[in-house]
Amino acid sequence: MFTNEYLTKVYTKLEKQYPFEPEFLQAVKEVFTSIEPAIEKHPEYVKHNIIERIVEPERVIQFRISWMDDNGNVQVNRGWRIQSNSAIGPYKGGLRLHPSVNQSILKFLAFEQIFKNSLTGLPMGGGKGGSDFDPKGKSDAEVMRFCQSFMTELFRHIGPETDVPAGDIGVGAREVGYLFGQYKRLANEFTGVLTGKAICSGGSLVRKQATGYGLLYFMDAYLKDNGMSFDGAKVVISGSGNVAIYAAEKAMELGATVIAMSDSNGYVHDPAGIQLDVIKQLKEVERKRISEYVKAVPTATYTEGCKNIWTVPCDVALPCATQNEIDLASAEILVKNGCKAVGEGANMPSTIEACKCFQDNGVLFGPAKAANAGGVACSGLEMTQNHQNMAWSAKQVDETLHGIMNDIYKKCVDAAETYGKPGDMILGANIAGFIKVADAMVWQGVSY
Ligand code: NDP
Ligand code: 2IT
Repeated sequence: MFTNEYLTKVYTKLEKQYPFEPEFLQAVKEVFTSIEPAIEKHPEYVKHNIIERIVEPERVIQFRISWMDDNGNVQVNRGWRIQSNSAIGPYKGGLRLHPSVNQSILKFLAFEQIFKNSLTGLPMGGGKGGSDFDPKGKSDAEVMRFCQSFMTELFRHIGPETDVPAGDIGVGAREVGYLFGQYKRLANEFTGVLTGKAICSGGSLVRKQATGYGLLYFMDAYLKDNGMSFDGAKVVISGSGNVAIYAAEKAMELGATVIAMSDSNGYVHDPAGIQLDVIKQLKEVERKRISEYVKAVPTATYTEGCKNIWTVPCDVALPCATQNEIDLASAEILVKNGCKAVGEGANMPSTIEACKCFQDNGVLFGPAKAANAGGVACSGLEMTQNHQNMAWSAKQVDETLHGIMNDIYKKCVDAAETYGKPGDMILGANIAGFIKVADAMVWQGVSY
C-alpha cells in the first residue's frame, strides 16, 4: 500500500477500525502517501509511534442538541467537537452546519486542520465540529435557538486557551454571534473563545475575506513563480459562500475575469465576468439560490447541477464549495480544456485520483491545507488581538495575512525540494505541516 512498512501497518489497522469513515480514511491516505520520505528520514517518529497517535483524535465529543422550531415542535440533531491534536496550541478549527455532517467528515476536517494550522506558523492545534442541522429554510429565531442549545453543551469543552471554534459551511457571522452570546452567558466571561466574531464584539477586520484573499495570495505567488499571473486569466470558482465570494473579489482585483460560480443546485456562466455585487446581494443578504442571478444579469446562463461547472473552459479553477467536488472525470475535462492551475479553497475538494491527474498533467496544484490556510491564519490574528485587548487596522491584518500566505508557499516549495520531490506541493504541504507537530509530540513525551 505504502512503501514504508510502519505507515502500511498503521493504515491497515485504521481501515479495520473505521471502515465506515471513508472521508477520514481518504484524508489519512493522502497524508501518508506524501510523508513517507519524512518518516524514512526521522526514525524518532517511528520510535515514539507518532503516526499511530496522530491519526487518533485526542478527544471526540458527541452530543444531543434539542431545540424548538417556530411551530413549537421539539427537534433533535447530533453535534460533535473533534479535538484532534493540541501539540502546538489550543484546538482550533471551524464548526460546520450541514445535513451531510457526520463523524467521518468532521474527523477528516479535524485531521487536516492539524497540518494546516501548523503551516500558518501560529500556535494552534487542530479541531473541528458541527452538526447535521440544516440552516437552509430556517428562520433567524430557529437558528438562534439551535445555536444556543448547541453551545449549552459545547461550552464546557472549549475556552480561549483550550479550544477556539470558528465558522465553516453554514456558519457565518450570524451563527457565530448566537454561539458567542450563549457562551458569554454561560461562562460569565467575555473572551475570545470563538473567531469570526463581528467587529463590534472583538472580531478582526479582514477575517470575513481572509480565506478567499489568502487563496489568491497563495496562488498568485505560485503562478508568478512559474511565469504566469492572474492578469487576464479566466477563472472558474465553485460555491458562492464565504470562501468563493472573497476568492472572486481578490481574483478580480488581480485582473482576472471570473466567468462561473455555483451553489449546490447549479452554476451560472457569465463570459463577460460575474457581477459580484449581485452574488453578494443574493447570497449574503437575501440567502437565495444562485439561479436568481440570471434575473439580474440576463446575458448569463444558469445550468442545473453543480458538478458540470468544471466543463466551463478556464485558465484557473478554484474549488471553494465542498469535499470531493472534483473527481477524476472532472479533472480530466479541466485538463483537456487547458486549465493551467487549480487552487483548493474548500477542504479536500479534489479526490486522490483527481489530484494525481492534475499533477501528472503539469497543472499547478495548490492543496487545501496550504492554499486555504488564510482563514484560520486570520483567526489566529484575531486571537492575538483578543489577547492584546487590541484591534488592528485592516491594512495591518491584510499585510500580515499576505506575508503568512507567501511564507506557507515557500515552506511547501522548500519541503518538496528537501524531501526529493521538487514541485510536488501536496508532498511539500503535508511534510512541512507534519514535521512541526511531530517534533512537538516527541518533545512533550507520551502525553497523548
Ligand atoms: P458557506 O456555507 O459560506 O458556502 C458554502 C458554499 O458551497 C455554498 O455555495 C454551498 O451551496 C456550496 N456547497 C456546500 N455544500 C455543498 C455540496 N455538498 N455540494 C455542492 N455545493 C455545496 O461555506 P464556506 O464558504 O465557509 O466554506 C466552503 C469550503 O471552504 C468548505 O469546504 C470549508 O470547509 C472550506 N473552508 C472554509 C473556511 C472559512 O473560513 N469559512 C476556511 C478554510 C476552508 P448551497 O448554498 O447551495 O449549500
Ligand atoms: O477549514 C478551516 O480552516 C476553517 N473553517 C476556518 C477555521 C478557523 O478556525 O478559522
